[in-house]
Amino acid sequence: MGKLTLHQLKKYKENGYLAPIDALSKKEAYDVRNEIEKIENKWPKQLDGLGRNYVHLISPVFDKVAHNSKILDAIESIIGKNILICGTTLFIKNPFEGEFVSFHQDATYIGLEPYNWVTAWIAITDSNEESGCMRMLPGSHKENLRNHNQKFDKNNLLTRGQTIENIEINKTHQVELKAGQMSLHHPKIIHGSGLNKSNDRRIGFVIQSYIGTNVDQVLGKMYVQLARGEDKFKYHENVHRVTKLMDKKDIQIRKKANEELSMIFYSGAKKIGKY
Ligand SMILES: O=C(O)CCC(=O)C(=O)O
Repeated sequence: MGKLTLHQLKKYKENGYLAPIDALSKKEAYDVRNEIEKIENKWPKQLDGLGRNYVHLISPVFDKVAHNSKILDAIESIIGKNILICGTTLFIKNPFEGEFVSFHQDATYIGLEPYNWVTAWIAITDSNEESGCMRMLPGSHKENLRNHNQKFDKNNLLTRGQTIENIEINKTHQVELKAGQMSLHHPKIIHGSGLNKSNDRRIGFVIQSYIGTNVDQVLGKMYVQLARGEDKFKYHENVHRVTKLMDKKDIQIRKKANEELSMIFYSGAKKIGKY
């Protein structure tokens, strides 16, 4: 993979997203799935709700993906050589459980400014029309942020069920990925995803997001790791890389990081959702 080509970069700038990009081998993708299912079996509550976030702070397998140099080469092409990892999230849809993601723009409630950041969505299982892959509204990142209704729907995987209404599906692009491939998307692109009607889980391991070191968090505190280059700005809390699965001290740090994250996500909200 390496750095993005000029053609890929042009497509990213025009559309606000880029896919598919080969990121992990099938085996590496399988290792991530295995790690998720191991944690779910041994520590049943740890990936639930808010626990789906900052997962690279409790497992070396997730850490390795977030710091993967092939992925970072692509990220560097977009945001420059000084890169921080400011979060990871698991977006999991189990078969026929009715989960979905309403159309939204990430930049709305996330507090990261300026928008020198990019989200890497890595498919751990195949993500396609049947399993409820993401859909992007191409070019929408060039417009202003739109109004989002806060619906708090039970099956919406977004914190507040934030929804941009009346998006015409036939104007959106479907982002189909095989396990191990990734898409990259811009903070302002309008995107969402439908139901998982397949017989398997649809799992996205999402680095949300890679940010330039010049990006501040204007709503609260984030726990970051330097992925590449140098951080002259030092806006955020720094956290060490993990070497053991579910170390007690790491669990405590992640708990704190997630509490702070929740305050960011729900800043100004009338109620708190499931995530
Ligand atoms: O996993 C999905 O379907 C949506 C994820 C998403 O909204 C994001 O990564 O920004």
